[in-house]
Amino acid sequence: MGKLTIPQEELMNSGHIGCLGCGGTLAMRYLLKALGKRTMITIPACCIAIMSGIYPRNFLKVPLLDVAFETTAASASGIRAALDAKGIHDIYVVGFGGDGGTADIGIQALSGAAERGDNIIYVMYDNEAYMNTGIQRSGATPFGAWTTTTPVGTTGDFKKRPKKNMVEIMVAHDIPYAATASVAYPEDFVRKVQKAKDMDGTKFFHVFSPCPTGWRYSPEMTIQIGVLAFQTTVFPMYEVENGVYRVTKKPAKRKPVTDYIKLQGRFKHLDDETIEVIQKTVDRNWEMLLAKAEFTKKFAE
Ligand SMILES: Cc1ncc(C[n+]2csc(CCOP(=O)(O)OP(=O)(O)O)c2C)c(N)n1
Ligand code: SF4
Repeated sequence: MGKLTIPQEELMNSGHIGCLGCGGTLAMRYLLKALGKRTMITIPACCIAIMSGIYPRNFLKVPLLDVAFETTAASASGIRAALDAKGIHDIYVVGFGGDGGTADIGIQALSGAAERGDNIIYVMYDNEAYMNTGIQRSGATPFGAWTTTTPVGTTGDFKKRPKKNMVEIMVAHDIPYAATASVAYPEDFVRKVQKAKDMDGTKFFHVFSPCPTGWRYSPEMTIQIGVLAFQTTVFPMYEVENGVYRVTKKPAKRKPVTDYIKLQGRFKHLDDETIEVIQKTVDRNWEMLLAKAEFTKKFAE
């Protein structure tokens, strides 16, 4: 029998009320497997926040604090400070927010925590829009996507700005560890969390979390969509440890972005010319990432 590389213990109860095929729920499940039960989580308004359903139901086996949209990182900092004041240092404190709550609305609290070097783990599960309130555009929505606030219609009004690069923003805070991960590659995600969890300071994870409801694909395709995001390098897998970039997983052969795009209704309006623009951007970003990894490797300690 093969060796199990992911801890078996489940810290997420069955029966949550998320959509079928929700990538965000997998992000939570694997994160908790990597951290274990000495963990406390703070969650802002988002899809995950409502997944328990009505009290006394509970979808997690660890303490969970529901907080206001913009306060995820600040509340994590507060919990950490309270635990430290009580002399409790063996509990992981996690802020777990969506892309809207992280890249847009909670960014100043996260920036403050990172600048202070607060000893917390922050996970942005990225479904690339404000899903819980009906698929509105966020700073992490990719160029070209349909959302209800970039409705396309007859005017071609899809999202015209690129996705905000949260890993780069966090790296600029000089934190010890920032990484991308994907729910399609749980071993890689768990390994990164286990590597970084005991580092002192703010640790940041950007987790690719496909959303069948908002991206307009059939729920059973979530992992396939995640695999294609990796194989096309639309969403590359890398980590940045003390400023040193490392690509943690490289596709054997890069696939064209159309392979990823064509499966999702949110991109169905795109013409060949616009897809070519996306391809060029993805190529450029991939080359830049490889160059950063090459350039920074000499600074590894
Ligand atoms: C200050 C504030 N503004 C707006 C809302 C309404 N609201 C609740 S959840 C949500 C969307 C959250 O989007 P995101 O953080 O991307 O997480 P997702 O729902 O996609 O999981 C919004 C806008 C709120 N609760 N508080
Ligand atoms: S809307 Fe998307 S992110 Fe929200 S629960 Fe459904 S699948 Fe998950």
